[in-house]
Amino acid sequence: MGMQTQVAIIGGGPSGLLMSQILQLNGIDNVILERQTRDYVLGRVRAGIIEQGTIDLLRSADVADRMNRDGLVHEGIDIAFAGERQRVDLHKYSGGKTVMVYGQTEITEDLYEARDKMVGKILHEVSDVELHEVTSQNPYVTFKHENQEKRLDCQFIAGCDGFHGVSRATFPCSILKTYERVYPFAWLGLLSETPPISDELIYVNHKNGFALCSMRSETRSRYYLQVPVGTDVNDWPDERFWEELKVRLPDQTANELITGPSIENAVAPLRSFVAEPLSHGRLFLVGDAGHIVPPTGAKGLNLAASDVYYLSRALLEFFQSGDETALKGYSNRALQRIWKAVRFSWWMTLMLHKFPDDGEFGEKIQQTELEYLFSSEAALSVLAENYVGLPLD
Ligand code: FAS
Ligand code: PHB
Repeated sequence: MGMQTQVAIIGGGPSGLLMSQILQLNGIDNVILERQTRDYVLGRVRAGIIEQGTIDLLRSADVADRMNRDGLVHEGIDIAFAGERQRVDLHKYSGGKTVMVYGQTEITEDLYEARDKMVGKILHEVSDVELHEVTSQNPYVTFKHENQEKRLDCQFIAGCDGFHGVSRATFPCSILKTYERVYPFAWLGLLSETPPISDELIYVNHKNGFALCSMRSETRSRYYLQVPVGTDVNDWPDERFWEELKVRLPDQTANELITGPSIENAVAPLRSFVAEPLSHGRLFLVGDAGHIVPPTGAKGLNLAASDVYYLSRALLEFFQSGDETALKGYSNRALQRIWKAVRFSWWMTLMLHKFPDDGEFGEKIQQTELEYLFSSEAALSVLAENYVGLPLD
């Protein structure tokens, strides 16, 4: 059974949904093919911090009403180490910029609502997705849906299918180069309907390991602990999590922790990963399909958004004027910003986590890195301008 569209979008996570919304708003027909159910996609709890560039993109895509109402603008973050807690004034050291706390779960809900309003075409529970003729002018996708073999003819394919998707796997090994660093630890996350411990985020460097105190609203908190790779979330009942978090926090802060039952627990491995190039013929990689960062720098979702920004503008240019220049330049343009975010996320991860094999020299370097950071306005400016997000253009 043959279907036609201008842009086939593989994957209905934040990248795919936002791409679909922007294209349809600009009159470009598209279809999302998503492997999971809608509820499964909506059940994911992931990112929490969005940069101004992401905020602007969501506003331009007309999906920002709830974000404008509920999003929390943050002007700083705290870093705790050696029992002390110090604030990084992001607003001051980034030249007046801020970030917003607004969860990826909420963004995905807003995107689905907008897609429904525009009667966007999303096929859920598709399987056996295969991409064909991607270097021709007429690529197409085959897949199974509702027990039927289907075919979607298109002009372009946006591979928004995440790290384990089929899009990057379609690149011939002869042209694809990947860069990877797998970290020797993971993050154990906990979500609870409890008031956040502080009105801003607290990143913690402790001899037991990294911790992060974040939030989703004034009544919903998000916490993370560095744990060994392969940690079983069932080995961490709430009581154990709260106790270890208190150990890693400075005493005074630990006393302010309000605990409560967890409503979500998950262990996520940490890696840095970049695939080059991000395009092959008329197939383009977007978001986690092309790169992964450790969440320490709060860059994952924001990089997905900047990829969508670059590719959607390039597709608009092609469909409006036939000019393929921006499409041909997408990979290099996106990779310039991606690598800077990969560097920052790697640097924040090295500075804040316990690396068992780095020994005492490694510990001293980390301590010096943190002491230098708070002794130098230049160092604070470097952290701030990267944390709030480097310019898109
Ligand atoms: P996604 O992985 O979100 O979406 C890809 C979609 O494609 C999925 O819905 C998947 O079902 C679908 N798909 C996959 N293969 C397919 C196929 N063959 N056919 C059809 N569909 C297919 N970032 C942060 O900034 N902070 C965090 O705290 C944070 N925590 C994270 C925790 C975890 C466990 C993970 C995995 C990621 C986390 N991230 C975090 C990063 C995360 O937010 C991503 O950057 C973001 O989800 C990227 O969105 P997408 O590119 O849409 O990829
Ligand atoms: C989150 O709230 O999930 C969060 C915030 C900042 C990070 C990572 C995760 O760096």
